[in-house]
Parts: sequence; structure tokens; C-alpha cells
Amino acid sequence: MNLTNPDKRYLFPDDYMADPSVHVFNGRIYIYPSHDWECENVENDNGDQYVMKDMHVLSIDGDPMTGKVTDHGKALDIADIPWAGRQLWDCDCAGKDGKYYLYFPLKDKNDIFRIGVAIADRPEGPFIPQPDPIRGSYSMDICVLPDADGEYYLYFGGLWGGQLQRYRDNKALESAYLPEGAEPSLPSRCVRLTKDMLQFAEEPRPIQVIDKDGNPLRADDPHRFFEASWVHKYNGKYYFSYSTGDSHLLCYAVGDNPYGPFVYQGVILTPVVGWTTHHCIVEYEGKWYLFHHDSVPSGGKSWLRSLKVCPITYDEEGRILPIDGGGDPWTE
Ligand code: FUB
Repeated sequence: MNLTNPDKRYLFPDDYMADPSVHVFNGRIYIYPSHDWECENVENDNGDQYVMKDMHVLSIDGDPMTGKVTDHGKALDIADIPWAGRQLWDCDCAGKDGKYYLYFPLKDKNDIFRIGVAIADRPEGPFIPQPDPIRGSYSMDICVLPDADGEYYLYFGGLWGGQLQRYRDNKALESAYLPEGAEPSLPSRCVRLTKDMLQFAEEPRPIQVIDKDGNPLRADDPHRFFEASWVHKYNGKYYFSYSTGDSHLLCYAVGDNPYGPFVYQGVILTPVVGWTTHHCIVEYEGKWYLFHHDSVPSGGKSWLRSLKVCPITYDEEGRILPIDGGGDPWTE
């Protein structure tokens, strides 16, 4: 694999933030990141080291590679969410009819991830949470796609600490089941939102990433879905991108509609410094950018991450040229 090494920028050196979801609202770039905190816990596969308690909205004056970044302050605090337990993870925001809807995953008082909605009059918030989580919601890592048909599609799901292995067919299992070997890998989920943006309009559907022969990627494939779904559209195609978790890649797959299936294409970003990798892909004034994070500024602490951005390039066939993440080398 030939890697590219475009210029990269740390966006907000003043604080540790991660998991960027980015949108252009009213011509301005807004970033909805997780707000990382120092923690005493030992790192574990349950993600107990990610103890986020609030979130801030950032915005950029113009070009993401050079524009001034503004911190608009605290936009949501778990102290204001009636059903909150702990761990406010990766959010995303959608704008509709002059209102802004922030979708956030948060563990409830039983330590189960649910998805909540909070509403604001401005993209920077503050966001007022609804009193209860979305009915039938589970797991974490949110992306909302506003589509040309006027519908909004919410993507979610993540393994291990994200609890997706505890569910099948949208129902909680008695015990978690993680597929192994040649078994099909666990898929992300996609669900259309109701017109008022506050509930699921249907049962969430599995998002299959398939190989060129139409088979779901295997559970032991280092390119299989793990967490951090993002969907963007390029030349009329739907690009589903995601983190592979324990193989530390960002990969993508392409489909013809919001639900897929999505045919696996390749790696976007090789491993960064730090365990997690998480991203979004956004167009601004005709150029495309990858927003992501790494743990270089914290000296490699995987729970203290810093936001980054770099340009991405598509080739003539719409393939994304893979980028060197700067972490331990990875070989395909
Ligand atoms: O920030 C907590 C978790 O780490 C996110 O939900 C994952 O995507 C990973 O970045």
C-alpha cells in the first residue's frame, strides 16, 4: 500500500478532545468532539478510561488547515441529563428547520449505553436534553446523515466497551456473543429518524460491509467494522467509513443507498499513536478533509487525545488515497 503524508494540523492544543463529528452549518465548520478527562482507572477493554462528563462545540474561521479555532464552551453536561449514569462518548449534530439536534451516547444508571437527543437554537448550543433516551436505542458512536430525500439517517454501534456484542436483532442477549474466525463480523446499525428528529422511525438495520464477492467481512478480518461509523456522499455514492478497533485502522466501503450493503474498498488511515482511531470526512468549499485524533501530545495516553485535520484526495475512480497515521507501522 502506497501511503500519502499530507500536511496535518492539531486543531485545539488547549485541551484534550477526540472523536470529531464535523458539519458545515451556515457556511461555517462546527466540530462536535468528545471531551477527554484524566482518569485514575487502569486501561481496559471495557473503555472505563474514557470518563467524559461534558462536551464543548468548536468552530473554525474558514479553512480548516489554517483558520482560527473558537471554543464555544460547554454545550452539554451530564449533570443536566436526568437519566445519566456515566461516560458521554462520541456525539453528532444535525440541523433541521432552524433547530440543531445533538445525538449523544451515554451510559444510563444501569451502565447500559443509550442514545439521547438534546436541542439547541444555534449550532454551538447550549443543547437542552430530552428527559429520556431514544426508545429502543443502544450502543454508541453516532453519525447522522441528512440525505437528499429529506430524511435523516442515524448510524451507531461499537464493539467491546461500546456493548454492540450484547445485542442481536435489536434485542439484548442474555450474554454477549462476539463472532470469531470465519463467522460474519458484527455490523454497525442505521436507522431513519422520525420527522421531529426525536425517535427512531423504524427498527435499526444492520450495515453490512461485504467483499467483492458479496460475502460479509469475516470476524477475524483486520478490516472489519469495530466502531466510529461515518457516512458521507461523494459523486452520488455513499461512503461508509469506520474504525477497525484492535487493528487500529480507518477503513471504508461504498454503497448505493444509506443502508448499504457497502463494498469494502480499503484503508483511509493507518494506525495513529494511541489505541483508538476515530474520524469524520467533510467537504468544505470544494475540498475534502479527514478530521481525526491521536495521542501524540499526551505522550501516548490513549484516553487523552487531540484533534487533528488533514486534506484527503480521491483518485479518478473515487478511491480515497490512504494516509500515514504516524503510529506503529501496519502491514496489509
Ligand atoms: O471516546 C470513547 C470511544 O473511543 C469512542 O466512542 C470510540 O470511537 C473511541 O474513539
